[in-house]
Amino acid sequence: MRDLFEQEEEGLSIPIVPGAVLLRGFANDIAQQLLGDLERVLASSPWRHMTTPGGFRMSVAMTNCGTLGWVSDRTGYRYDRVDPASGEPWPAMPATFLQLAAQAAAAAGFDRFVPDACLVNRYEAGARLSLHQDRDERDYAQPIVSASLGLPATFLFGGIRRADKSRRLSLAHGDVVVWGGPARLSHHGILPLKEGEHPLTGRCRINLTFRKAG
Ligand code: MD3
Ligand code: FE
Repeated sequence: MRDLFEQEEEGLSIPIVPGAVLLRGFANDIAQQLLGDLERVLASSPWRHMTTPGGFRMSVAMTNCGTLGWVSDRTGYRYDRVDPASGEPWPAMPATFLQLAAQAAAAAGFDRFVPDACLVNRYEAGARLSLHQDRDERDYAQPIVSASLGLPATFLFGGIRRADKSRRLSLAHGDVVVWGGPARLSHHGILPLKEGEHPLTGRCRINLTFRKAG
């Protein structure tokens, strides 16, 4: 559930840091459609726990859609046209995904955002993403759009340097964040997910991250 303060922000654009805007509840009305489309993506490219280059199994389960998918294995991180689990191209990006990403980017001042990659992250209780930068994309002038669905999470974001002080932000179902400009290379992560149950996603949080990777 959204707390009282967050409820008052519903429908608002909240600046986080220069270049980053939180659109509270932006995806609320289409959440069910997004989750339905995601089921079709999962039929071809199911959830998997990737391995980091250091040999650790990621606690977050992932899949991708679009012409490029983010992949991690013992050899490193990369964007690949092919799902290594199937040997086939990733499923196409659903029209609802593309539309959400473009509309959110436009609301944050980024015109004509056409993502070619959607990384889908699934967090179950205890799953986390440690502080990192997104640096595997070709053009850092392109924003990143992220949509949160299901259980809430505490998002951690810092500065360009890993040691820079970090802030916390609670992200709830339907929240969309657009990261561009000077915020594009800031460090960020997700604290371990707390247990809970959401009517649309069950016991997990799902994050859609839209990028122009190639
Ligand atoms: C800030 N995912 O997949 S999305 C990731 O909730 C990732 O699953 C998180 O970080 C998640 O790489 C956070 C929000 C996000 C995405 C990209 C960013 C924040 C960002 C890039 C720069 C700065
Ligand atoms: Fe990231």
